[in-house]
Amino acid sequence: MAESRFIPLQHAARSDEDRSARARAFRDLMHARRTVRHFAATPVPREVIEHCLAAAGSAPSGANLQPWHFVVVTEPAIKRRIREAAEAEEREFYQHRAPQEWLDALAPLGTDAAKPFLETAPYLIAIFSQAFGVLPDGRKVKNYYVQESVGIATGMLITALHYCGLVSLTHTPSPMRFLNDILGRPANEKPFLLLVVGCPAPDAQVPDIRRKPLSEISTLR
Ligand code: IYR
Repeated sequence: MAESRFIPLQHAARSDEDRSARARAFRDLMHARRTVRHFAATPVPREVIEHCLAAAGSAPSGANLQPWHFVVVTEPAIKRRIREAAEAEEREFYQHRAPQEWLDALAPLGTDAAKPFLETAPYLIAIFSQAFGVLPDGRKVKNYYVQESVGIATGMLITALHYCGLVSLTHTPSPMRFLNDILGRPANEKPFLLLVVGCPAPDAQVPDIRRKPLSEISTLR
């Protein structure tokens, strides 16, 4: 059995004033985040994406097994294949699969089966979850709390990208297995989400929607 080994925690001590100021500033930063569907073709330095991915990779995970893999797509030919496959699924979704209740819930977002941003945006980040890992000798290692872990890492990625001044869209064409074929990912990996990343189009618009107030989303006893 692996032995545990401990090292001193590195932790920045802060005053309560400092904590409050930072909490307020961070709340304001996060409240300014919007999911964006209109992207500019403006290039974004690769380094920015790499640092954000490294931040996402610091997420907590079940037994620290880090059951995620991020594939960053920039090549136009691959983006085109992803767009074609995603739009085929979306057409099915909007025309046949989605029940009316779901379509009604989506109506305020103004979405449809056309996904031009999959080619316009400089980066598509396909996030895969790994139900199990594979050792070099082929043995399988079970992962734990995979959905939770990958969800947290994805949230941290979205946060990091927003902090850098980029915008993103959490896109989930369903089913998304085509991403394994196009991106050559192994069978133990399941597409979790396709994150579209870049700068907003100069005339980008977002739906006029509200966030629930703190009093509704939380209970402080
Ligand atoms: N995947 C479709 C539909 C869609 C579903 C939900 I839930 C959304 O919040 C947004 C869209 C699409 O991308 O259009």
